[in-house]
Amino acid sequence: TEPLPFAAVDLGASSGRVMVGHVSGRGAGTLRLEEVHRFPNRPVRTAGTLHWDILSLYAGVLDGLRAAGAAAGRAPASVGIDTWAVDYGLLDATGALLGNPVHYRDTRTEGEAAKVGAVLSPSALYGATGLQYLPFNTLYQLTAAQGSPALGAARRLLLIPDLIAYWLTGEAGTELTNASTTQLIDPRTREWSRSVADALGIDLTLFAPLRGPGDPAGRLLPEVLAETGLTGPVPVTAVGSHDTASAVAAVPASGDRFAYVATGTWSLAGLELDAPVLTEESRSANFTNELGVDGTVRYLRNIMGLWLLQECLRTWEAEGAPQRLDRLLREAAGVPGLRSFVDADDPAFLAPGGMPDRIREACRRVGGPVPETPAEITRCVLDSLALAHRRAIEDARRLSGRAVDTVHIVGGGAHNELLCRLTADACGLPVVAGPAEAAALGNVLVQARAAGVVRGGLAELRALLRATLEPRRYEPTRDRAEWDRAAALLAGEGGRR
Ligand code: LFR
Repeated sequence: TEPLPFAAVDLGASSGRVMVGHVSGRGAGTLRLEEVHRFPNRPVRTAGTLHWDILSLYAGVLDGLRAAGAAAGRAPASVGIDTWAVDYGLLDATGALLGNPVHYRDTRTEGEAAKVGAVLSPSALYGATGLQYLPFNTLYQLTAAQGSPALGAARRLLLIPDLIAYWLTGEAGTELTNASTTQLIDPRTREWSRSVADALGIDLTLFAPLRGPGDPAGRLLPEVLAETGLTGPVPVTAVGSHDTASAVAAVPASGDRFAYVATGTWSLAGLELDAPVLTEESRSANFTNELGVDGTVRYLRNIMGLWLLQECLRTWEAEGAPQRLDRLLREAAGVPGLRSFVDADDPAFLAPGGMPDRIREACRRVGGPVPETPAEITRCVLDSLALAHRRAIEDARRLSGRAVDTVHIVGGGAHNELLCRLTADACGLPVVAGPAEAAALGNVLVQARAAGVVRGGLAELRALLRATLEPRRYEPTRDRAEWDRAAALLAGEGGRR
């Protein structure tokens, strides 16, 4: 049997890409991933609101599908879409988009938690949805939008991957893993939480019917086939449409004693569980229970991630002192470690702009030397991320009772050797790094399974990944006492957790 090509559309906060995964079920199976198109994702601020440039992203998707057909020499056997979570587009009664989707880093949700808290206590909300507090959860975006003309005119709300799928196929659905980030899903029943929606006056009929990873999601419309030069029929398959759900599905772990850090703009650090943890302790540790592929729960915490560094690079460039990332990382490896560090979970880092100064300011609050040069700031960011990874993994194992003997780093940060090594040292556990394109691989594997090309559960899909990839292993080497001291210092500072 010849390998079949599956197209994965994977949109991240700073770039989008279309990849083709060539999969065959022969023997133990084969898997080869090829990037066919990459395009920038540039948020745009107009009239004080930060938006996603959704039509430009959609144009990138069409270009990518055209490139996928050209690369494979035939139309893909199916298409799957994953993107970041929580954000959405509103459609009117004719199906037209009501304005550009608002970016989750926009400030419109400031103060919403207090308003929501007056109606539903944080404990009741956590008990019903299991979601960590993040100011941009869809729930807060919707309460902030209440009374707006756009929401008034809306007849449909589509999360970003579902919106792209709708334009490609004409069919509307709500994919479950991403729906679980709205804070309107009950992680036990995996259905909408009517009680939460009713209490807050959120109209659940705006959402299209739920569908899960592996479910059919329509076929490319004739106009899309014409535009991309593909010959139909080309089915679209629902995947873990939340990028983090697809990335976790592609963690090449064996057994269940592993933690993961899905890195990119964010670091999502935690465990894969069979059931949600909804305790009060879990809530105060700000752990989330997002839904994963195959009935799993992604028990994790959002950490600011490489956003801290990306924003520094953007600032240095704007100031006329652009830095090359590879050089910066080499220099940072030579800067003495754990001199200055910050709390990388701090929501103060959420908004864009002026990041080097915000990091220096945070260092002053912790005490200790203030990093000056770009290399020193970079080292500070990476030490801080390693500390945050360690804290999240320790908390997750304590709160869930799950043992952990390995940490998997997947996503873009898997290429960052210093980050991987520091995470191994901070955690005192071996780190297995890769694949960097985990989200696209998880996307492809779920499609290939739905098409009957490969079989089995997550364990079998992961075995196929292990057989075809060469992840890199980092053993913890450094004396952990220094990390213990730094962790204790951070826990004392702020004392938020
Ligand atoms: C990562 C991610 C995170 C989510 C954040 C915002 O790309 O999807 O999981 O919390 O973006 O949507």
